[in-house]
Amino acid sequence: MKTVYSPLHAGHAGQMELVTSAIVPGFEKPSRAEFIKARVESERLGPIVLPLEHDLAAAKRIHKSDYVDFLPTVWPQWVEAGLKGTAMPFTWPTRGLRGDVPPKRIDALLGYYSFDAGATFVEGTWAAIKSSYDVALTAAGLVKDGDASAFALCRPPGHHAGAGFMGGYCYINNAAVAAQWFRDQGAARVSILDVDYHHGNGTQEIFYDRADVQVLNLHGDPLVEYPFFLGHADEGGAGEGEGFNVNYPMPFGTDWDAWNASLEDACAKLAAYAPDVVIVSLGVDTFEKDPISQFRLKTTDYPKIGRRVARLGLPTLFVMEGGYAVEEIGINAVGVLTGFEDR
Ligand code: FKS
Ligand code: ZN
Repeated sequence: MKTVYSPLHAGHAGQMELVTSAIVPGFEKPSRAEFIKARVESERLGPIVLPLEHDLAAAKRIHKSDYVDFLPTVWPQWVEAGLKGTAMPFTWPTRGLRGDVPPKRIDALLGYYSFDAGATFVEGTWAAIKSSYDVALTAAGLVKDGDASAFALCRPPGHHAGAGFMGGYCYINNAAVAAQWFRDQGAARVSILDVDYHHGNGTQEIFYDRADVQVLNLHGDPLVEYPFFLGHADEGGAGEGEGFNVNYPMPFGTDWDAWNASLEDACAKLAAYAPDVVIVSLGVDTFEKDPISQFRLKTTDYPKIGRRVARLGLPTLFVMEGGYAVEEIGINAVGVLTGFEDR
């Protein structure tokens, strides 16, 4: 399969990240994408192609227009305000505060448009966000034009970004953009299978009341794992979307056997839905050695994921999400893809 990759991701670099008790260098760093690209090459997965440029219309089909328009202005506004370092929010409109009046200061606006401090900006961030979006749409185009599968090597990731907010390293929801784009190109139904360790709260929110995009999510139990405030088993969709959102929260320490039982159930529901195309939100932070996650998948498990998805027999777009054990991220992510190709 072809991989779509942009070197512009690399400008999103050097951010600082708040963790529970410290400020540390960001886990979501450029070497992640470089290790994956190197493994695509050494495994000869297929050609690596650059993305085509797209305007932001496809983003605005699922994101709020004012939110999309805000993103390119963040760094220029931060600099204009005389600020330096890493742009990040510190105040959020939670319960009891007004979430409907955008403030006029960039530090406050960042809080208005986010749910945590995890979506930070440096000078090259917008160009990276835009390139990641272009990567997803270009790879979607390959599948629409007849490729059996394609790999969107997106960075930054997307699945925590909702219609009007960023967070958790995510800005534009690449998988959700691709799903809507397939619908707009004539697909009747699209399934998103999110195998990242963290719940894809943004993807869930965007499609929660819709029957035309099925969302299946395997992840750490939000009672004890980020993003904490969405991803429970009783979230099944609303209105017309009832039954088309399925969550599989799992405990710390989940290994392949237990994880695979969820995957099997998800694949059965996916097959019954009979979509025209499958989008896999591909995170490999389920890995036993991942520094911020608590599942126990092994390197040998990742090809099995790909094989199972291939058995669905459907056009498949893989969209890169998380994974922070950088030394092994390429082996594990590309393992899914070579497994899909059954080699
Ligand atoms: C670490 C606290 C958790 C945020 C984790 C974000 C995970 C992002 C991701 C994505 F796919 F979006 F990249 N901090 N001590 O892996 O879900
Ligand atoms: Zn994750």
